[in-house]
Amino acid sequence: MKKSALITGILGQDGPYLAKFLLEKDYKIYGLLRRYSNPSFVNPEYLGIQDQIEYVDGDLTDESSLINVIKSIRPDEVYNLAAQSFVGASWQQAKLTTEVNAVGVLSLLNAVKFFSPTSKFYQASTSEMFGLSNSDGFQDENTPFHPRSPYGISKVYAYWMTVNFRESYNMFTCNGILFNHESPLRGIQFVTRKITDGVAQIKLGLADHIILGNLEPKRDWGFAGDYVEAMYLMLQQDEPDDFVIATGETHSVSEFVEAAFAAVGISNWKQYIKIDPRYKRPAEVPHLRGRVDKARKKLGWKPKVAFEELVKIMVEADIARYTIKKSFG
Ligand code: NAP
Ligand code: G4F
Repeated sequence: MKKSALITGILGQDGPYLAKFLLEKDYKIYGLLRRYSNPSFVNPEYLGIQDQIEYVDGDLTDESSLINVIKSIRPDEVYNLAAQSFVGASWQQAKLTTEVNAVGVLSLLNAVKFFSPTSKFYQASTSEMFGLSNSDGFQDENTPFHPRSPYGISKVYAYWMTVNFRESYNMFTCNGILFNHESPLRGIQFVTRKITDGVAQIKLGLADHIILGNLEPKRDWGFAGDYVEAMYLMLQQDEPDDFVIATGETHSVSEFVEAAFAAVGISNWKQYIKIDPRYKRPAEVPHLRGRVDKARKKLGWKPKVAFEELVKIMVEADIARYTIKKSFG
């Protein structure tokens, strides 16, 4: 019998990478689809897996749709990747962010508990939960949470609800506390993709600057393709648990900009950058760097793609996109 997995957030960045990874392990993949009038399948198409996913209708804010989905497919594994995931928007849409990222997770956990209690459950938790907590320069599974945005706060609720279902109902529920991970499928609003898209345009003569909010924050950036393997590994353990997934390296936004320009042979990058306070956040997370010892030891996981390589992959993918666009007129 094939194993089956339900992936929420199937059209985002991580969903298609996870689906591809699981398809290679011969899983049957169900993807939760919430947009009907104009869904965008570009990400699964980019990875060449679009026709191998069975889409099922549902929205994290609509509990009955989640019940229907869980009841009808009873998947072996549920990967909850759906979220209002853009930190910057979470101040403007704090209630929506809470409804999707916090209450939505409770609804999904309840649907699993009542209609498929043996399904293993993965929750997409985040380093944003650590926020200001950074006592020795690293964050790990024992670091206290100090979220700095409505997004971070919503994810702390979902984290504890996932732990609580494990402790209260003996369910196999895990939190992956993932640090920033990027790829050519990253949404264009996120700083890495905004930079690589801008560098590609500048290189091709389509733009002459990139507008950013703040060059100082530091992030632990890895490759999404590596991180989805860790999600899978968490659900294959004998016991459910929570794991930090990161590279252990940190770089500032300006270092990312520098590396992206270097990838196209431009060294005088400062002349192409403008700063606009509109993109600055009311409360910033200044420094993220994960300590990934637990995942290395227990999951045997480690990142494969290094920082410079990741930046280069993203810049080259954006150049290729614009080159194809140009050649089709
Ligand atoms: P993403 O690209 O923003 O994808 C999120 C997906 O969630 C989108 O496909 C979106 O659907 C879907 N979604 C939003 N609201 C929904 C709702 N009400 N019901 C059902 N689906 C909904 O995010 P990602 O980068 O792949 O991240 C995946 C998960 O990991 C998220 O939960 C994120 O918060 C978390 N995370 C990400 C990172 C990172 O660095 N990428 C790090 C830590 C944790 P549409 O396509 O229809 O808009
Ligand atoms: O790329 P970002 O928007 O990602 P952020 O806020 O770190 O969140 C991402 O990673 C989290 C994991 O830690 C996920 F949970 C979350 O879902 C998401 O995937 O911003 C990165 C940094 C921030 O410090 C931001 O203030 O870049 C800074 N930044 C500076 N100028 C900018 C800009 N961010 C964006 N999006 N746009 C700017 O112009």
